Amino acid sequence: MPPVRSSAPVRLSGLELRVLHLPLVSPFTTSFGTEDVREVIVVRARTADGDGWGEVVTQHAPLYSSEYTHGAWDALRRWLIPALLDRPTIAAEEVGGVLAPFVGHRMAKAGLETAVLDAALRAEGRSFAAYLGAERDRVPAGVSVGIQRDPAALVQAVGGYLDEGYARIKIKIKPGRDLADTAAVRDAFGMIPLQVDANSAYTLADADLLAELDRFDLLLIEQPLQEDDIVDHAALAARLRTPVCLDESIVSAKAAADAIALRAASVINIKAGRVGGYLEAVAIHDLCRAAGLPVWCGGMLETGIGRAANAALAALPGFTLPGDISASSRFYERDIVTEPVVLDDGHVRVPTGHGLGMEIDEAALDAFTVQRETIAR
Ligand code: NPG
Repeated sequence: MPPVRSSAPVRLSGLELRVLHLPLVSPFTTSFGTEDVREVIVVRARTADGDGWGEVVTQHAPLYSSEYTHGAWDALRRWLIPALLDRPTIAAEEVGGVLAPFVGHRMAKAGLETAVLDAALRAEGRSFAAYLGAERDRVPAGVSVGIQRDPAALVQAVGGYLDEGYARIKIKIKPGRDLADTAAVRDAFGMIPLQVDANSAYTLADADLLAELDRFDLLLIEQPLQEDDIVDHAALAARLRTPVCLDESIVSAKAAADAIALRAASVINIKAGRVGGYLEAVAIHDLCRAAGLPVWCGGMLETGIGRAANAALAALPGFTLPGDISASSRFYERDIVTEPVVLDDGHVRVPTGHGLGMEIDEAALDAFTVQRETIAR
């Protein structure tokens, strides 16, 4: 039976926002910079029937997209949260519509929608996985490996993750750190499931170079060009044998439909934060499935909140490629949930508890909080 994706309205008494600083176990380097602390906003939706949790996956600086922590914080407290509190009650499925007049700020909106959804499902005693229509009780775990000091260090890092059992490796690339890095991983480990992520670091003028990646039989190349380079991505895709996957460009179901129509992508990375929430993420899943495009669940270095939600999303039937769904220990020594996500035989478990299926470790949450504000009715 198809899932009924509808939940009971909740009466919000207020929303608590916190900025957390979570130390990473090792620095994470992409084409746009290096992070050694994850800055993230955690949202607590307070209702008479209990709390719900969400996470705003912005970073400290607007380098991946235009959103960043303190921009999101301002939009949340000034515009988005007052709009939700203006309603006597609200259902999670109404959050997107209520916030739609405010342009952009999708990661902030996603954090709010998730917190309302978690509160509603906990009150109803339903799991997020059941609500979404998840069809698996565990999902294969891929890992994203940042740019290392040199190809030898990359081989060492990848070897460690393969030993842990990860089912697929993604390496970050950028100009000057592409062919040799990819060759080193292929030479060391043979035909492991391998893909590369450029985070928009190239232009169409690099097409000849990117075509040289074809010889590595990669699962895909992710977001080689800029966010708004849809037509250029289509031109590039026509030149490559490696499937082109879009991440940053796909900010909505409409953007996904356009990219598919223009043949700019043959695979899509779905991140709830990037598209404004899990409901929009499911809409993208549904349309890609109808169009025959494989999708996979991206990651934004989530805490245990987003990690639990992502595992449920990735259990939908169209997620046919392993996602960036790693164990919490890939990034964090200490998470903010009582049972952090673990790797088991290359998979992570889809939570079955009420709501998102995780419990907050309040002591850890407090320990990592650097800023806090409650906006009440
Ligand atoms: O497993 O959570 C994870 C990280 C996956 O590489 C990853 N995320 O471009 O997809 C990305 C990248 C990212 C992380 C982008 C943080 C922006 C912020």
